[in-house]
Amino acid sequence: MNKSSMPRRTFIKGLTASAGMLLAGCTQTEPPTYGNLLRMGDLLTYKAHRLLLPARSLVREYEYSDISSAPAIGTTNPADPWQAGFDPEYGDAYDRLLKDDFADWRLTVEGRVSRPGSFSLTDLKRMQARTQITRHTCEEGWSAIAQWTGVPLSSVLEAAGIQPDARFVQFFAYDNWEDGIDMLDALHPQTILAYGMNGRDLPIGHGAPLRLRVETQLGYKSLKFLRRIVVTHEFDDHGIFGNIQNGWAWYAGI
Ligand SMILES: Nc1nc2c(c(=O)[nH]1)N[C@H]1C(S)=C(S)[C@@H](COP(=O)(O)O)O[C@H]1N2
Ligand SMILES: [Mo]
Repeated sequence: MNKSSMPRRTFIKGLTASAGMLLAGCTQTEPPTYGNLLRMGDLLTYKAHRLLLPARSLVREYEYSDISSAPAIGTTNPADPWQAGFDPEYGDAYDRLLKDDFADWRLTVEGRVSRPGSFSLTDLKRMQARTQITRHTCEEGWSAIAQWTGVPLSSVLEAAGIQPDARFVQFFAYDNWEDGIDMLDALHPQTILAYGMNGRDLPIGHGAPLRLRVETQLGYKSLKFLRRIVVTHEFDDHGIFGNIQNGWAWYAGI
């Protein structure tokens, strides 16, 4: 993940970084994350997660009248070379996609799946949709309520055929952000790939044409501008570009 453009809270940063390093020192096989003492799920495979899933509770959903205005923050257009996350290759690709209203956009799904491939927006919209009104909580201290419409991530992963040893899902965005979640959150019923917001197409600033909504975690885990998903069997926080080495928790549960 690349959050270099954003102000940090030094205190929290120091705290999570040192906790992460302590844990990393403990064992080699566990994901070195701040939250992982409580995150036994990180160690489990897809098979084991399926047994635990029915026990997961849902986050609160709100009424239409609770919807508030939501700022678009971080990257608001991956094609804009002045923005912090700009990547020449993906920025140009995004610019071209934008020009034909994302008709040529595709979401690649690969890794530990038996049917790697890609989905167009039309493919995703043809699948059973889910709409939810939820609160987005940013680590910087603001929150906003919005309605999100999309396809459950679990449906997309199941369509691609999750392999039994799968443990994590990694997301890649057009502003070069990368981040991952475990299968427990990936298969959570409110974890969706959203193409709609407040009854309209997802606006560019909020991550068009498709963003992740992982309602069980803080806002920075809900990657915008998705281009690729990789199912993995190993924890990977992208070394020096990752959450942990930049002072962020890999697991940011709320
Ligand atoms: N690709 C990408 N995803 C991202 C970000 C970003 O800059 N780039 N910012 C994150 C942060 S910190 C927050 S709070 C939310 C903001 O979403 P919004 O702009 O729709 O409010 O997106 C998250 N996902
Ligand atoms: Mo955020």
